[in-house]
Amino acid sequence: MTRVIHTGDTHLGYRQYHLPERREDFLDAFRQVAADAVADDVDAVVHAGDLFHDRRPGLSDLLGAQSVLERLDDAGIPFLAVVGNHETKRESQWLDLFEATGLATRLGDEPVVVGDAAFYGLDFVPRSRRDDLDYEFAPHDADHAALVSHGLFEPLVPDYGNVEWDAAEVLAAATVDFDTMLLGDEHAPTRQAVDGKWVTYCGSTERASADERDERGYNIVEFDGVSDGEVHVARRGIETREFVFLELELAEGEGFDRVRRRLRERTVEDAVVHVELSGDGEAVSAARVEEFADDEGALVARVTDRREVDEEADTDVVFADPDEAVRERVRELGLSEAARDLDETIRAGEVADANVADEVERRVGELLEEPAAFDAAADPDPETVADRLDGGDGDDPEGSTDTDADDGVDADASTTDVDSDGRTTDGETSAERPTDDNGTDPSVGAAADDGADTSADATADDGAAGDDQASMEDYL
Ligand SMILES: [Mn+2]
Repeated sequence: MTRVIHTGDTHLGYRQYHLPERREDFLDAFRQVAADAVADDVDAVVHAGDLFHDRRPGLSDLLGAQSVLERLDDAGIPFLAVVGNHETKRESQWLDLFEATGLATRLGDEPVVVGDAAFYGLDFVPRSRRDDLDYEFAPHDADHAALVSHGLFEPLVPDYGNVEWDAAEVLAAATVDFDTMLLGDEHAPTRQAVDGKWVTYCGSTERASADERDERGYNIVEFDGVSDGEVHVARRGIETREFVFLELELAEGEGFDRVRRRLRERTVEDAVVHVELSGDGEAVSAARVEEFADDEGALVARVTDRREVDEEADTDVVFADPDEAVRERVRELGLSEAARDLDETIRAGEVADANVADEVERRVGELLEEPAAFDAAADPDPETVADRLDGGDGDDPEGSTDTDADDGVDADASTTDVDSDGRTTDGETSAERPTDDNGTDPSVGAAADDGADTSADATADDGAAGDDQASMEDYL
Protein backbone atom coordinates (compact mmCIF):
# COMPACT_ATOMS: atom_id res chain seq x y z
CA MET A 1 0.00 0.00 0.00
CA THR A 2 1.16 3.50 -0.77
CA ARG A 3 0.08 6.41 1.33
CA VAL A 4 0.64 10.07 0.50
CA ILE A 5 -0.40 13.45 1.78
CA HIS A 6 -2.15 15.52 -0.85
CA THR A 7 -1.86 19.21 -0.06
CA GLY A 8 -1.81 22.47 -2.00
CA ASP A 9 -2.82 26.13 -2.03
CA THR A 10 -0.28 26.90 0.66
CA HIS A 11 0.06 30.53 -0.46
CA LEU A 12 3.38 31.20 1.23
CA GLY A 13 4.15 34.90 1.31
CA TYR A 14 0.57 36.08 1.54
CA ARG A 15 0.63 39.04 3.88
CA GLN A 16 -3.12 38.93 4.44
CA TYR A 17 -4.55 42.11 5.99
CA HIS A 18 -1.06 43.53 5.43
CA LEU A 19 0.05 41.67 8.54
CA PRO A 20 3.42 39.94 8.93
CA GLU A 21 1.72 37.61 11.42
CA ARG A 22 -0.51 36.29 8.68
CA ARG A 23 2.43 35.73 6.41
CA GLU A 24 3.98 33.63 9.17
CA ASP A 25 0.67 31.76 9.63
CA PHE A 26 0.76 30.53 6.04
CA LEU A 27 4.26 29.16 6.58
CA ASP A 28 3.21 27.62 9.89
CA ALA A 29 0.45 25.71 8.14
CA PHE A 30 2.94 24.31 5.66
CA ARG A 31 5.24 23.34 8.56
CA GLN A 32 2.36 21.47 10.19
CA VAL A 33 1.63 19.49 7.06
CA ALA A 34 5.27 18.51 6.79
CA ALA A 35 5.44 17.63 10.49
CA ASP A 36 2.41 15.37 10.06
CA ALA A 37 4.01 13.79 7.00
CA VAL A 38 7.12 13.01 9.01
CA ALA A 39 5.20 11.79 12.08
CA ASP A 40 3.02 9.61 9.88
CA ASP A 41 5.92 8.48 7.74
CA VAL A 42 3.90 8.85 4.54
CA ASP A 43 5.48 7.77 1.29
CA ALA A 44 5.34 11.22 -0.33
CA VAL A 45 3.88 14.69 -0.05
CA VAL A 46 2.04 15.59 -3.23
CA HIS A 47 1.53 19.33 -3.74
CA ALA A 48 -1.15 20.48 -6.16
CA GLY A 49 0.11 24.01 -6.78
CA ASP A 50 0.13 27.52 -5.32
CA LEU A 51 2.96 26.85 -2.93
CA PHE A 52 3.55 30.60 -3.21
CA HIS A 53 0.95 33.32 -3.17
CA ASP A 54 2.49 35.13 -6.10
CA ARG A 55 5.26 34.68 -8.56
CA ARG A 56 7.56 37.03 -6.73
CA PRO A 57 7.86 35.50 -3.29
CA GLY A 58 10.23 37.26 -0.93
CA LEU A 59 13.53 35.75 0.04
CA SER A 60 12.14 34.90 3.47
CA ASP A 61 9.29 32.98 1.81
CA LEU A 62 11.76 31.02 -0.30
CA LEU A 63 13.90 30.27 2.73
CA GLY A 64 10.81 29.26 4.68
CA ALA A 65 9.74 26.87 1.93
CA GLN A 66 13.26 25.50 1.73
CA SER A 67 13.43 24.78 5.45
CA VAL A 68 10.17 22.82 5.30
CA LEU A 69 11.29 20.88 2.24
CA GLU A 70 14.58 20.09 3.97
CA ARG A 71 12.65 18.62 6.85
CA LEU A 72 10.82 16.30 4.46
CA ASP A 73 14.05 15.49 2.68
CA ASP A 74 15.77 14.62 5.97
CA ALA A 75 12.95 12.17 6.65
CA GLY A 76 13.31 10.68 3.18
CA ILE A 77 9.87 11.85 2.07
CA PRO A 78 9.75 13.02 -1.54
CA PHE A 79 7.93 16.26 -2.36
CA LEU A 80 6.15 15.98 -5.72
CA ALA A 81 4.54 19.12 -7.07
CA VAL A 82 2.98 21.09 -9.90
CA VAL A 83 2.83 24.84 -10.56
CA GLY A 84 -0.31 26.80 -9.67
CA ASN A 85 -1.76 29.93 -11.22
CA HIS A 86 -0.65 32.24 -8.43
CA GLU A 87 3.02 31.42 -8.71
CA THR A 88 3.44 30.83 -12.44
CA LYS A 89 6.42 32.57 -13.92
CA ARG A 90 7.11 32.81 -17.59
CA GLU A 91 9.82 30.23 -18.06
CA SER A 92 11.58 28.62 -15.15
CA GLN A 93 9.48 28.10 -12.06
CA TRP A 94 10.34 28.37 -8.39
CA LEU A 95 9.72 24.66 -8.23
CA ASP A 96 12.62 24.16 -10.65
CA LEU A 97 14.89 25.86 -8.15
CA PHE A 98 13.89 23.40 -5.44
CA GLU A 99 14.22 20.54 -7.88
CA ALA A 100 17.73 21.70 -8.78
CA THR A 101 18.67 21.55 -5.11
CA GLY A 102 17.18 18.07 -4.79
CA LEU A 103 14.34 19.10 -2.50
CA ALA A 104 11.43 18.66 -4.88
CA THR A 105 10.31 16.81 -7.97
CA ARG A 106 8.31 18.66 -10.56
CA LEU A 107 5.64 16.35 -11.92
CA GLY A 108 4.94 16.22 -15.63
CA ASP A 109 4.09 13.78 -18.37
CA GLU A 110 6.67 11.19 -17.27
CA PRO A 111 5.68 8.93 -14.36
CA VAL A 112 7.26 9.42 -10.95
CA VAL A 113 6.71 6.13 -9.20
CA VAL A 114 6.39 5.96 -5.44
CA GLY A 115 5.55 2.50 -4.17
CA ASP A 116 2.43 1.25 -5.91
CA ALA A 117 1.53 4.49 -7.64
CA ALA A 118 2.80 6.52 -10.59
CA PHE A 119 2.36 10.28 -10.24
CA TYR A 120 1.98 12.67 -13.16
CA GLY A 121 1.59 16.43 -13.22
CA LEU A 122 -0.29 18.99 -15.24
CA ASP A 123 0.54 22.56 -14.23
CA PHE A 124 -2.11 25.23 -14.29
CA VAL A 125 -2.88 26.12 -17.89
CA PRO A 126 -4.80 29.32 -18.74
CA ARG A 127 -8.08 28.73 -20.48
CA SER A 128 -6.82 30.31 -23.69
CA ARG A 129 -4.19 27.61 -24.04
CA ARG A 130 -6.12 24.54 -22.98
CA ASP A 131 -7.23 23.64 -26.49
CA ASP A 132 -3.60 22.92 -27.32
CA LEU A 133 -3.28 20.29 -24.60
CA ASP A 134 -2.96 16.72 -25.84
CA TYR A 135 -3.00 14.99 -22.44
CA GLU A 136 -0.28 12.66 -23.57
CA PHE A 137 1.49 10.91 -20.73
CA ALA A 138 4.24 8.33 -20.89
CA PRO A 139 3.19 4.81 -19.85
CA HIS A 140 3.99 3.29 -16.46
CA ASP A 141 3.91 -0.17 -14.95
CA ALA A 142 2.73 0.67 -11.44
CA ASP A 143 -0.56 -0.59 -10.01
CA HIS A 144 -2.05 2.90 -9.87
CA ALA A 145 -1.70 6.26 -11.53
CA ALA A 146 -2.58 9.70 -10.20
CA LEU A 147 -2.78 12.99 -12.07
CA VAL A 148 -1.88 16.04 -9.99
CA SER A 149 -3.12 19.33 -11.39
CA HIS A 150 -4.15 22.88 -10.58
CA GLY A 151 -7.25 24.55 -11.92
CA LEU A 152 -11.01 24.75 -11.54
CA PHE A 153 -12.42 21.50 -12.86
CA GLU A 154 -16.02 20.61 -13.48
CA PRO A 155 -18.03 19.01 -12.02
CA LEU A 156 -16.37 19.66 -8.64
CA VAL A 157 -16.38 23.36 -9.34
CA PRO A 158 -19.59 24.40 -11.05
CA ASP A 159 -19.07 26.24 -14.28
CA TYR A 160 -19.94 29.91 -13.79
CA GLY A 161 -18.66 30.61 -17.24
CA ASN A 162 -15.05 30.70 -16.19
CA VAL A 163 -14.21 27.05 -15.66
CA GLU A 164 -14.40 25.09 -18.90
CA TRP A 165 -12.03 22.44 -17.73
CA ASP A 166 -13.80 19.16 -17.34
CA ALA A 167 -12.34 16.38 -15.21
CA ALA A 168 -14.23 13.67 -17.11
CA GLU A 169 -12.90 14.97 -20.43
CA VAL A 170 -9.34 15.07 -19.12
CA LEU A 171 -9.63 11.54 -17.77
CA ALA A 172 -11.05 10.34 -21.08
CA ALA A 173 -8.48 12.14 -23.22
CA ALA A 174 -5.42 11.15 -21.16
CA THR A 175 -3.25 8.43 -22.62
CA VAL A 176 -2.75 7.01 -19.13
CA ASP A 177 -5.66 5.43 -17.27
CA PHE A 178 -5.63 7.53 -14.11
CA ASP A 179 -7.18 6.18 -10.92
CA THR A 180 -7.52 9.59 -9.37
CA MET A 181 -7.03 13.32 -9.88
CA LEU A 182 -5.42 15.20 -6.99
CA LEU A 183 -6.21 18.85 -7.47
CA GLY A 184 -5.46 22.32 -6.22
CA ASP A 185 -6.93 25.79 -6.87
CA GLU A 186 -10.36 25.42 -5.28
CA HIS A 187 -9.70 26.31 -1.64
CA ALA A 188 -12.71 24.44 -0.28
CA PRO A 189 -11.82 20.76 0.13
CA THR A 190 -14.07 18.47 -1.85
CA ARG A 191 -14.11 15.13 -3.60
CA GLN A 192 -16.36 13.48 -6.09
CA ALA A 193 -16.42 10.27 -8.06
CA VAL A 194 -16.04 11.00 -11.76
CA ASP A 195 -16.40 7.95 -13.99
CA GLY A 196 -15.66 5.80 -10.96
CA LYS A 197 -12.48 7.64 -10.01
CA TRP A 198 -11.87 9.98 -7.14
CA VAL A 199 -11.33 13.56 -8.15
CA THR A 200 -10.47 15.63 -5.11
CA TYR A 201 -9.41 19.08 -3.97
CA CYS A 202 -7.33 19.11 -0.80
CA GLY A 203 -8.28 22.71 0.04
CA SER A 204 -6.03 25.48 1.29
CA THR A 205 -4.03 25.15 4.50
CA GLU A 206 -4.75 28.67 5.77
CA ARG A 207 -7.73 30.91 5.13
CA ALA A 208 -6.81 32.98 2.11
CA SER A 209 -10.19 34.68 2.21
CA ALA A 210 -13.05 35.09 4.65
CA ASP A 211 -15.08 32.68 2.52
CA GLU A 212 -12.93 29.83 3.76
CA ARG A 213 -14.74 29.19 7.01
CA ASP A 214 -14.37 25.45 7.48
CA GLU A 215 -11.43 23.88 9.19
CA ARG A 216 -8.31 23.81 7.03
CA GLY A 217 -6.44 20.59 6.36
CA TYR A 218 -5.19 18.17 3.73
CA ASN A 219 -5.99 14.83 2.15
CA ILE A 220 -4.46 11.47 2.89
CA VAL A 221 -4.60 9.29 -0.19
CA GLU A 222 -4.02 5.56 -0.03
CA PHE A 223 -3.40 3.31 -3.00
CA ASP A 224 -4.06 -0.37 -2.39
CA GLY A 225 -1.09 -2.44 -3.38
CA VAL A 226 -2.86 -4.41 -6.06
CA SER A 227 -3.83 -3.70 -9.59
CA ASP A 228 -7.45 -2.50 -9.78
CA GLY A 229 -7.32 -2.02 -6.03
CA GLU A 230 -8.99 0.90 -4.43
CA VAL A 231 -7.92 4.47 -3.90
CA HIS A 232 -9.00 5.85 -0.53
CA VAL A 233 -9.24 9.54 0.23
CA ALA A 234 -9.38 10.71 3.84
CA ARG A 235 -9.18 14.15 5.29
CA ARG A 236 -7.28 15.48 8.28
CA GLY A 237 -7.49 18.94 9.80
CA ILE A 238 -4.70 21.18 11.00
CA GLU A 239 -4.72 23.91 13.59
CA THR A 240 -4.68 27.36 12.13
CA ARG A 241 -5.18 30.89 13.38
CA GLU A 242 -8.62 31.28 14.86
CA PHE A 243 -11.16 33.21 12.81
CA VAL A 244 -14.26 34.53 14.58
CA PHE A 245 -17.19 35.12 12.28
CA LEU A 246 -19.99 37.16 13.81
CA GLU A 247 -23.09 37.66 11.72
CA LEU A 248 -25.42 40.02 13.44
CA GLU A 249 -28.85 41.23 12.48
CA LEU A 250 -29.46 44.46 14.33
CA ALA A 251 -33.05 45.17 15.28
CA GLU A 252 -34.34 48.71 15.44
CA GLY A 253 -32.67 50.58 18.23
CA GLU A 254 -29.73 48.21 18.36
CA GLY A 255 -26.27 49.32 17.43
CA PHE A 256 -22.68 49.25 18.59
CA ASP A 257 -23.54 48.06 22.11
CA ARG A 258 -25.06 44.86 20.76
CA VAL A 259 -22.02 44.22 18.60
CA ARG A 260 -19.78 44.76 21.61
CA ARG A 261 -21.87 42.46 23.78
CA ARG A 262 -21.76 39.70 21.22
CA LEU A 263 -18.04 40.06 20.70
CA ARG A 264 -17.49 39.82 24.47
CA GLU A 265 -19.15 36.40 24.36
CA ARG A 266 -16.48 35.20 21.99
CA THR A 267 -12.80 34.59 22.41
CA VAL A 268 -11.29 37.10 20.08
CA GLU A 269 -7.79 37.20 21.50
CA ASP A 270 -5.25 36.72 18.70
CA ALA A 271 -8.10 35.94 16.32
CA VAL A 272 -9.05 37.39 12.98
CA VAL A 273 -12.51 38.83 13.58
CA HIS A 274 -15.08 39.27 10.84
CA VAL A 275 -18.27 41.10 11.79
CA GLU A 276 -21.10 41.24 9.32
CA LEU A 277 -24.06 43.48 10.04
CA SER A 278 -27.56 43.42 8.66
CA GLY A 279 -31.02 44.41 9.83
CA ASP A 280 -32.74 47.70 10.69
CA GLY A 281 -30.57 48.81 13.58
CA GLU A 282 -28.47 51.90 13.98
CA ALA A 283 -25.42 52.74 11.96
CA VAL A 284 -22.31 51.24 13.49
CA SER A 285 -18.90 52.72 12.99
CA ALA A 286 -16.55 50.08 11.64
CA ALA A 287 -13.64 51.90 13.21
CA ARG A 288 -15.29 51.67 16.63
CA VAL A 289 -15.81 47.93 16.31
CA GLU A 290 -12.26 47.46 15.15
CA GLU A 291 -10.97 49.52 18.02
CA PHE A 292 -12.97 47.47 20.50
CA ALA A 293 -11.73 44.19 18.99
CA ASP A 294 -8.23 45.56 19.13
CA ASP A 295 -8.65 46.36 22.83
CA GLU A 296 -9.81 42.79 23.38
CA GLY A 297 -6.60 41.53 21.81
CA ALA A 298 -7.81 40.53 18.34
CA LEU A 299 -5.13 40.28 15.70
CA VAL A 300 -7.30 42.19 13.27
CA ALA A 301 -10.99 42.95 12.81
CA ARG A 302 -13.02 43.62 9.70
CA VAL A 303 -16.57 44.90 9.55
CA THR A 304 -18.94 44.45 6.65
CA ASP A 305 -22.16 46.41 6.87
CA ARG A 306 -24.77 45.06 4.48
CA ARG A 307 -27.38 47.66 5.28
CA GLU A 308 -28.42 50.29 2.84
CA VAL A 309 -26.81 53.51 3.85
CA ASP A 310 -29.18 56.43 3.89
CA GLU A 311 -27.49 59.02 1.71
CA GLU A 312 -29.12 61.83 3.67
CA ALA A 313 -28.06 60.55 7.03
CA ASP A 314 -25.40 62.41 8.88
CA THR A 315 -22.81 59.63 8.95
CA ASP A 316 -19.08 59.64 9.16
CA VAL A 317 -17.56 57.60 6.40
CA VAL A 318 -14.89 55.35 7.79
CA PHE A 319 -12.97 52.86 5.73
CA ALA A 320 -11.77 49.72 7.45
CA ASP A 321 -9.02 49.48 4.88
CA PRO A 322 -8.44 52.65 2.86
CA ASP A 323 -6.06 50.89 0.48
CA GLU A 324 -8.70 48.32 -0.34
CA ALA A 325 -11.34 51.04 -0.76
CA VAL A 326 -9.13 52.78 -3.30
CA ARG A 327 -8.40 49.52 -5.10
CA GLU A 328 -12.09 48.75 -5.25
CA ARG A 329 -12.91 52.16 -6.68
CA VAL A 330 -10.14 51.82 -9.27
CA ARG A 331 -11.57 48.45 -10.28
CA GLU A 332 -15.03 49.97 -10.64
CA LEU A 333 -13.66 52.56 -13.03
CA GLY A 334 -13.12 49.78 -15.58
CA LEU A 335 -9.73 51.11 -16.57
CA SER A 336 -7.65 49.43 -19.22
CA GLU A 337 -4.71 47.31 -18.18
CA ALA A 338 -2.42 50.06 -19.32
CA ALA A 339 -4.16 52.66 -17.21
CA ARG A 340 -4.15 50.43 -14.16
CA ASP A 341 -0.52 49.63 -14.67
CA LEU A 342 0.38 53.32 -14.78
CA ASP A 343 -1.85 54.06 -11.82
CA GLU A 344 0.05 51.48 -9.81
CA THR A 345 3.38 52.85 -10.99
CA ILE A 346 2.50 56.32 -9.86
CA ARG A 347 0.43 55.70 -6.77
CA ALA A 348 1.36 52.39 -5.22
CA GLY A 349 4.71 53.51 -3.93
CA GLU A 350 6.80 50.60 -5.16
CA VAL A 351 8.88 53.04 -7.18
CA ALA A 352 10.91 55.70 -5.43
CA ASP A 353 9.35 59.11 -6.02
CA ALA A 354 12.44 60.35 -7.81
CA ASN A 355 12.19 57.54 -10.35
CA VAL A 356 8.48 57.73 -11.13
CA ALA A 357 8.82 59.97 -14.20
CA ASP A 358 11.45 57.74 -15.81
CA GLU A 359 9.56 54.63 -14.89
CA VAL A 360 6.30 55.91 -16.39
CA GLU A 361 8.10 56.79 -19.60
CA ARG A 362 9.56 53.31 -19.78
CA ARG A 363 6.22 51.65 -19.05
CA VAL A 364 4.41 53.71 -21.67
CA GLY A 365 7.05 52.62 -24.18
CA GLU A 366 6.41 48.99 -23.33
CA LEU A 367 2.66 49.38 -23.29
CA LEU A 368 2.61 50.95 -26.76
CA GLU A 369 3.91 47.67 -28.11
CA GLU A 370 0.89 45.93 -26.60
CA PRO A 371 -2.15 47.72 -28.00
CA ALA A 372 -4.49 45.24 -26.31
CA ALA A 373 -3.39 46.67 -22.99
CA PHE A 374 -5.42 49.77 -23.82
CA ASP A 375 -8.70 47.88 -24.11
CA ALA A 376 -11.20 48.59 -21.39
CA ALA A 377 -11.21 46.22 -18.47
CA ALA A 378 -13.28 43.50 -20.13
CA ASP A 379 -10.19 41.33 -20.59
CA PRO A 380 -11.01 38.28 -18.49
CA ASP A 381 -7.40 37.37 -18.04
CA PRO A 382 -5.69 40.38 -16.48
CA GLU A 383 -2.57 38.45 -15.61
CA THR A 384 -1.69 38.15 -19.25
CA VAL A 385 -0.80 41.80 -19.26
CA ALA A 386 1.13 41.42 -16.06
CA ASP A 387 2.94 38.55 -17.78
CA ARG A 388 3.73 40.60 -20.83
CA LEU A 389 5.01 43.41 -18.70
CA ASP A 390 6.97 41.25 -16.38
CA GLY A 391 10.44 42.18 -17.41
CA GLY A 392 11.71 38.96 -15.94
CA ASP A 393 12.41 37.90 -12.48
CA GLY A 394 11.85 40.93 -10.40
CA ASP A 395 12.62 41.47 -6.80
CA ASP A 396 10.25 40.95 -3.96
CA PRO A 397 7.44 43.41 -4.60
CA GLU A 398 7.49 44.29 -0.96
CA GLY A 399 11.01 45.57 -1.21
CA SER A 400 9.74 49.11 -1.24
CA THR A 401 13.20 50.53 -0.91
CA ASP A 402 14.03 49.03 -4.25
CA THR A 403 14.90 51.76 -6.71
CA ASP A 404 15.99 49.67 -9.64
CA ALA A 405 13.84 50.83 -12.53
CA ASP A 406 13.98 47.43 -14.15
CA ASP A 407 12.13 45.56 -11.51
CA GLY A 408 10.78 48.09 -9.11
CA VAL A 409 7.24 47.90 -10.30
CA ASP A 410 5.09 45.09 -9.23
CA ALA A 411 3.08 44.21 -12.27
CA ASP A 412 0.94 42.04 -10.04
CA ALA A 413 -0.20 44.86 -7.89
CA SER A 414 -3.17 45.84 -9.97
CA THR A 415 -4.40 42.28 -10.17
CA THR A 416 -3.97 41.26 -6.57
CA ASP A 417 -7.52 40.08 -6.27
CA VAL A 418 -7.83 38.44 -9.62
CA ASP A 419 -7.11 34.88 -10.45
CA SER A 420 -5.84 34.23 -13.91
CA ASP A 421 -8.67 31.79 -14.25
CA GLY A 422 -10.87 34.68 -15.11
CA ARG A 423 -12.29 35.12 -11.67
CA THR A 424 -12.98 38.75 -11.52
CA THR A 425 -13.18 41.13 -8.64
CA ASP A 426 -16.69 42.04 -9.59
CA GLY A 427 -18.92 41.73 -6.56
CA GLU A 428 -21.45 39.41 -8.11
CA THR A 429 -18.96 36.99 -9.50
CA SER A 430 -16.92 36.82 -6.38
CA ALA A 431 -20.02 36.06 -4.41
CA GLU A 432 -20.04 32.80 -6.27
CA ARG A 433 -16.36 32.20 -6.39
CA PRO A 434 -13.96 32.40 -3.50
CA THR A 435 -11.35 35.02 -4.13
CA ASP A 436 -8.01 35.38 -2.51
CA ASP A 437 -8.56 38.80 -1.11
CA ASN A 438 -7.80 40.23 2.26
CA GLY A 439 -11.23 39.51 3.51
CA THR A 440 -12.79 42.83 2.70
CA ASP A 441 -14.56 41.64 -0.38
CA PRO A 442 -17.97 43.28 -0.13
CA SER A 443 -19.63 40.09 -1.25
CA VAL A 444 -18.19 37.90 1.46
CA GLY A 445 -20.95 35.91 3.03
CA ALA A 446 -23.53 37.34 0.70
CA ALA A 447 -25.65 34.27 1.25
CA ALA A 448 -26.13 35.20 4.85
CA ASP A 449 -28.42 38.14 4.36
CA ASP A 450 -31.56 36.11 4.20
CA GLY A 451 -32.76 37.33 7.51
CA ALA A 452 -31.70 34.18 9.25
CA ASP A 453 -31.29 34.45 12.94
CA THR A 454 -28.14 36.06 14.11
CA SER A 455 -27.37 33.23 16.43
CA ALA A 456 -26.04 31.30 13.48
CA ASP A 457 -22.60 32.64 14.15
CA ALA A 458 -20.11 30.61 12.30
CA THR A 459 -17.02 29.71 14.17
CA ALA A 460 -13.91 28.08 12.96
CA ASP A 461 -12.60 26.77 16.19
CA ASP A 462 -14.71 23.77 16.84
CA GLY A 463 -13.34 21.06 14.63
CA ALA A 464 -11.16 18.46 16.16
CA ALA A 465 -8.65 17.14 13.73
CA GLY A 466 -10.53 14.03 12.84
CA ASP A 467 -10.22 11.75 9.90
CA ASP A 468 -13.29 11.09 7.89
CA GLN A 469 -12.23 8.09 6.00
CA ALA A 470 -14.36 7.03 3.10
CA SER A 471 -13.62 4.54 0.44
CA MET A 472 -14.63 4.59 -3.15
CA GLU A 473 -17.26 1.98 -2.45
CA ASP A 474 -19.18 4.28 -0.18
CA TYR A 475 -19.79 6.58 -3.07
CA LEU A 476 -20.49 4.25 -5.91
MN1 LIG B 1 -4.78 29.00 -4.56
